[in-house]
Amino acid sequence: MITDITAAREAALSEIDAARTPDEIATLSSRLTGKKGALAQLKTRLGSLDSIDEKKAAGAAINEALAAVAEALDARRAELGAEALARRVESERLDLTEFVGKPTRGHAHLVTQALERLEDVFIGLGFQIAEGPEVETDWHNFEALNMGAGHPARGEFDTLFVDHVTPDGKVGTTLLRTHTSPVQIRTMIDQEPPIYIVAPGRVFRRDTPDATHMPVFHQIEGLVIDRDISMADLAGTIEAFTKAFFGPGFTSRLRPSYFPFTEPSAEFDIQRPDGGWIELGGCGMVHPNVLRAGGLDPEAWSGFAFGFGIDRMAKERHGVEDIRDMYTNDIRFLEQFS
Ligand code: FA5
Repeated sequence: MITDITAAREAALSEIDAARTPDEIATLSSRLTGKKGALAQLKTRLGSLDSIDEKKAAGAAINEALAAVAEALDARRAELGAEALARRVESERLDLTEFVGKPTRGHAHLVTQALERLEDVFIGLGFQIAEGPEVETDWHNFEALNMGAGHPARGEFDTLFVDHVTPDGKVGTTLLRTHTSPVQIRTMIDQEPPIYIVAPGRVFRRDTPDATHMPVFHQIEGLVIDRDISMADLAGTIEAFTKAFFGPGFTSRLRPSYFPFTEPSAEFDIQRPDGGWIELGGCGMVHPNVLRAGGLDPEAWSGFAFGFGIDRMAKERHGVEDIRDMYTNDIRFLEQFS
């Protein structure tokens, strides 16, 4: 009997040792320790033993064998569980230690750099920074700038309009601003003159993208309102800005032009040291109707305004051939301007 018990015990232990997965252990566990297991079957034979001592010894040997089997099952289960966990961790591991060369440091986008430098230069010339919303009312973007309903100049500023009913039941028109000029109106309404501000920001037009146009781009607006401001102040400011921003080798000129919100109006260009001219933007003396819309008396106050495209200026300054390159986010292009 003892020999049979020892044999059953050894057989069970070697089966446990040979198990390769936690599932196999589960199956073995119910087979080896269950009622139909070899050791449990041996228990049923105890009654056939002759002496009480033999029964005692065999019973103790079976219990001992069952305890050893249970212990071996626990140990092998823990071992296989740990191995399975280690395999899973290994297969799901995120390699956070991958070597990517020397650490890279980001930098501001070309247009952001230009915008920040423009702000610095104008602050240096005594201007303050003003801001206006990108979503404007028709009144601020057109009406107050001397472009009433049906004004032909509106055709050049096509954008996205949103009709809505205002809380007091009137039909209002909201739009994505087509230029930074509405900030002129907001500043005149909010601030007592003298006013010396620049207002950089994003603007929107229904322009098809090409080498010099984007439907979303950036402008910087300038507005000066004071007593006895003349066209000479405008020309002098543009010249001082040109030299401060581009360098002493650059100069500027004004060419007659037309904008509904300035009278007289001009385009301003800058000349590179190599003699070539770059067109920057528009400017002029603030139209009396615009001063009135801003709540100012044109007899008492006068002023000038200018506005130009920041993207186009950055494009010219850095010799970028196509303005769209600045917005495709190709890292090989962008990292040239750190
Ligand atoms: C204006 O927007 C006037 N508000 C400027 C102004 C302000 C005149 C104050 C007088 C007084 P214009 O439509 O020309 O003007 O645009 C000004 C500049 O924005 C252009 O010279 C150009 O540099 C830039 N620009 C215009 N359209 C685009 C576009 N689709 N993509 C990129 N830049 C553009």
